[in-house]
Formats: sequence, structure tokens, C-alpha cells
Amino acid sequence: MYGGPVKIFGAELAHPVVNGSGTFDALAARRVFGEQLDARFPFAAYVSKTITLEPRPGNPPPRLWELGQGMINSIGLPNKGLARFIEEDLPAYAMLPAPLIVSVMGFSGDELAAAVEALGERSEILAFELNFSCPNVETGNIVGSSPEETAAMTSLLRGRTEKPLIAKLSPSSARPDQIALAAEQAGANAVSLINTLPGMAVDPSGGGPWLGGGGGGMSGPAVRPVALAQVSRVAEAVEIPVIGMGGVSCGRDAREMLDAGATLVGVGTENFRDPAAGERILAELRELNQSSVERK
Ligand code: RRO
Repeated sequence: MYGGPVKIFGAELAHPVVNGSGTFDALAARRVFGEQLDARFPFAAYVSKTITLEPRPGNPPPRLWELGQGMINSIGLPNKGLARFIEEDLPAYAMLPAPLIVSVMGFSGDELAAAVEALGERSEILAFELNFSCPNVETGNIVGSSPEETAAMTSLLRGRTEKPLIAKLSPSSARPDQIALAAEQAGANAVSLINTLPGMAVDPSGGGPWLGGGGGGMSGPAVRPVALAQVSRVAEAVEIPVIGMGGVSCGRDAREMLDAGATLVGVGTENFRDPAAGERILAELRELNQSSVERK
């Protein structure tokens, strides 16, 4: 049955719909909607925006370019840094009615290990997502494009925390299955994919790049076929659960992601258009159980 509870990381999630990191600000939503949000929280687990050891201002504006079927972002990983995340955000995330997955990135193995160690004892956290695939910082995609780097980084972190590790993979690899296998063999408990595809928008008033960061990461319905192909290939290669995302905007898309082998489905860009998208997509997914199309 689609849309039922899912056992993962030693927890039982109410359903398979989660958010893509950086696409839903649960703390801002809670400030605005208070306890109303708790009653209608759209995700079975909440994935935080990626954090780094040190604070970052992010990329210069403009940071977004809209496409007919998606968008390109050049956000550049702005965040308050680990210390303020622990002090200010973690207690607030603990109030959410869904388990927390913290997305982390580092500019070296030591940085990432320090973040994972500092957070590793916190009972508020269900799992870590290791962002090996940010297209908007210079070194962001290096680890996620190489099986060797992915294995080395994952095994370093495996030695530093007992919490489940999710490797977030890049869509830029020709062999995402090999990267996923490398993560699995090095001790990852799950993989998530896809992150955004490297893209570029040109300033209509001149020939240069529109986005302040130069290039950006493309997401939304236009990337869904890429995501489906990669999720399907990765799910065939690994035993660990796959969290599938990329352009999911309705229940049918979510079902296709599950049929491609995903255990959980991430909703990303659609959250910007419709902040209640998670709730709607879950309802649509469950409605598909009444339809005549059979699950494979
Ligand atoms: O902040 C970003 O620019 C960003 C990140 Br960390 C990421 O992983 N993927 C993306 O499209 N943008």
C-alpha cells in the first residue's frame, strides 16, 4: 500500500514523504503558524538545511532563476554555523512533530567529522544527511562525484558517530550506482538522491551569468526523469534504503519514485510553490491505492 508507515533507521515514520534539504523552513513556518503546523506537519521526518562548522553568508544575489518547469538556485549554503545551530535551532527542531535529520557539509573531512561528533550525542537527531553534492560551493560536488572520495569520507564519519548516515548523492556522476555502492560499503545506512543539476542562466540584459554565484543548481519537474533514472539505477545496486527526490510535485510522481525503488520520497522545489505540498502529495499518493493501477 502506498503512503503507509515506513520503518527506517530504527524508527517508524508515519508515511514515506519527507522534505528535500533546504526547501522548507520548518522553524519559520512554526513561528508563523504555531501549533497549527504541528497538526498538519507535511513530512514524516524533517531534513534541515545543510549546516557547516563555521557560519556562511551564502552567495551574492541574484540567487534564483525561474524556469517554466523548475528553477535554478545559487543559494551558496548560507547558515549560522554549528555552534549557533546547536544553541538556537536544535531545541526548536526538537519541538517539531517529526524526527529530525540534520544535513551537514564540510570543506574537509576534519570539518565534517567535527560537526558530526559535536551533534552525535544529541537525542533530538534521528540521522545525518551528508551533503556530498552541493553544486553551489567550489568544492561541493568533489566528494559526490568520486566513489573513492565518497568511500573515504563516509568511512571517516562512520568511525565518529553511531547515528545513521545518509549520503546525499550528486546527479552529475555518470555512475551514481558506483558512488552509492561506495557509500554503502563504507558504512552509510541510506543514500538520498538527486541533489540539483549544475545549470546556468544568462542575464537577459547582457551575455553574462544571471546568478550571483555564476552557475547554479537546477531542480523542479524538469529534472524528474533524471531523478527517476538515477534512483532506479541506484536502488538496483544497493541494499540500503534509497531516499528518492527530484521534481516530485504530485502523488503520481511520488508513486513513480517508490516504484523506482525508493523507500522514502523527498519533496523539494514544489514546497516553494505550495508550502503544504507534502500534505497534498501524501493524500494524492494514498488516493492512488483506490485506483486500478497495480504496484509492481
Ligand atoms: O545552498 C545551496 O546553494 C544548495 C545546496 Br547546500 C545544495 O545541496 N543544493 C542546492 O541546490 N543548493
